[in-house]
Amino acid sequence: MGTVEPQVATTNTSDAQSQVTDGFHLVIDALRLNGIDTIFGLPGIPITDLTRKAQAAGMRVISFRHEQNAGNAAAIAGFLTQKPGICLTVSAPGFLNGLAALANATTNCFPMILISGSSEREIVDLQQGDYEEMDQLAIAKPLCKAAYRVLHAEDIGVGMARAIRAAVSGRPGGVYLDLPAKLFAQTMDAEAGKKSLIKVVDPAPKQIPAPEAVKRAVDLLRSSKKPLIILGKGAAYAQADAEIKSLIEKTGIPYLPMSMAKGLLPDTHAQSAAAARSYVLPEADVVMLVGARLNWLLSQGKGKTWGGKDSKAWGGQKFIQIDISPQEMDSNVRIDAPVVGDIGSCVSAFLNEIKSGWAKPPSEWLNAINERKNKNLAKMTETLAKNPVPMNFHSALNVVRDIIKANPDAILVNEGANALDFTRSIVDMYKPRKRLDVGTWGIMGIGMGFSVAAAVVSGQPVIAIEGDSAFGFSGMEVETICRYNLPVCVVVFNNNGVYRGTDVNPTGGPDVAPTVFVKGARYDKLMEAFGGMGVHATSPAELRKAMEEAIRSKKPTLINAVIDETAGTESGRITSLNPTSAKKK
Ligand code: ADP
Ligand code: TPW
Repeated sequence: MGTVEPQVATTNTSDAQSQVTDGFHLVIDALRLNGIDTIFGLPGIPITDLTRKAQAAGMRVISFRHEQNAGNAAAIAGFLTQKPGICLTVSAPGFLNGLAALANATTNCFPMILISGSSEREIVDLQQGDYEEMDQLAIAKPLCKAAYRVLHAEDIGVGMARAIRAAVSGRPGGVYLDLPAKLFAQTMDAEAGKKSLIKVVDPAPKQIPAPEAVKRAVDLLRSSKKPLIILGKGAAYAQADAEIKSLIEKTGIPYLPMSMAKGLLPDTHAQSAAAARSYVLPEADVVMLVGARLNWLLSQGKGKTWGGKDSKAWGGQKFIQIDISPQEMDSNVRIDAPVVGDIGSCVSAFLNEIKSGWAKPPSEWLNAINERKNKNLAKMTETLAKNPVPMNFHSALNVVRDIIKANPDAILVNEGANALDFTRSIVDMYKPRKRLDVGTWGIMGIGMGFSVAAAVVSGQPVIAIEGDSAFGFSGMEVETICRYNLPVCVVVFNNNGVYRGTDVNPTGGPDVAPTVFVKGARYDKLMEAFGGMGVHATSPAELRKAMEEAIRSKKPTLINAVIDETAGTESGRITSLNPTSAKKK
């Protein structure tokens, strides 16, 4: 960042000597002063001029077609950069559209700030029916980490500083910043305005773990005969890549990456136990979680997945947990060795502690894992070599797997049910923070927002692997992708519906089943409508050719990849969470 010149508003005041600034300019200056150079948003009253002035001041302003997608873009920009992503919306309806993304960001520990314009406080508070009236601050509060409102221009600096700190310090999350319409036009002396701004010093301070906590954890790890490390997206966020790699390799402990931690070490790493997941979880005796919560994605740390006798029973493992949030400990099962701190500091402290000597895990444990792993990988290779007609998830993903291998810097965005689960297990990632997906909620709709932001903040090619249902949630943003000419290749795995396209209406009536879409839809035409490249692919060879061309040309591309509509399962890998009626008819 170069130095930031404050934006001085021109005014009609009779006193030509006094230079004034206003709310619009102070908001922009406060962002730029803190190194924030991009806004994802959607203009309208009262923030239209803010978008214009931000662009005029040299910020990148990426306009979306729906605020939820702008919000998702801001969230993932935050995850990728450790700076809060900014989403800017209009009042009530725009705010609510952005709020889903703010809540999702908070749930996933992504730092973002939703800045929404709001209507006149006096009218809103008396509920007198203002244009887009809503008490936005009150509504946002329970859905984010912190929420603030700024009423006076001279408080913009403090408001922004508080929002930035709340978003990135400790456990990162979403912050709401309410800016009433009246604030933007408020004027104040330019020099005083400049002085009122705060450049946040050390916004995400390191949190050094207590030495005794580290020692307790390392001692427990040392005592283990069957240790396992689980890396979560907190580990990916922390950007402590070298330390994490060093810890894994120096200890020789097998590890499992959670979905968005794939690639922290290459998925082809000899110590990855991903292909033996169902063996290592119940068998391990000490499990160390690094930036991963024991939530539903890890079966709450108990039950059959962990070798427990029934769905609630503890499997008997001991747990070490590295996390920045002290309240995370014991959330589901006992944490025997909690280590509270930032992952970079914690892992460095571990490395320091094991310097004095470390014995690799017993070879029986490693051999047993390798045996399962090799068997499963051989089975996978066999499945991937098949070339059924029509194409199925495996034969299509075999192509994606090759493309990512050849382009390890490309960012993979992924959503859907089967399209998500199969991609996660089939497509190896080679570098950190290259896999972005539905996260903690398993939310549909992140696809195009994540893709736009990933391309904008990284400049790398983006490949979005989308179920046809998943794509529909944000599909209109292909116009945004074309408008900014982003190197995004969207692949829609088109199997004619939610999960599959085979359901029928049991009444025989004219409506199709609730999970079924228009058969044979041509999503590729949507991209062509805005000047991008549309391709209809019905075989792995056609898919490969189109993906290679998209990567080579860097042109916005949408490949309608036709998948067997009978392939896959209802809800993908999490069918067991789906209640179905036992009552027949
Ligand atoms: P996953 O879904 O990959 O299992 P989660 O989102 O459940 O991951 O967990 C991420 C965890 O990482 C959260 O508990 C969060 O508090 C923690 N975290 C995020 N950033 C850091 C950091 N810099 N240092 C330590 N812990 C972090
Ligand atoms: C915001 C529920 C989970 S997965 C999915 C839905 C609607 C779509 C699955 O079909 P798709 O994938 O994308 O075609 P595939 O490969 O199985 O054919 N609304 C939100 N989030 C979620 N998770 C849902 C609904 C859901």
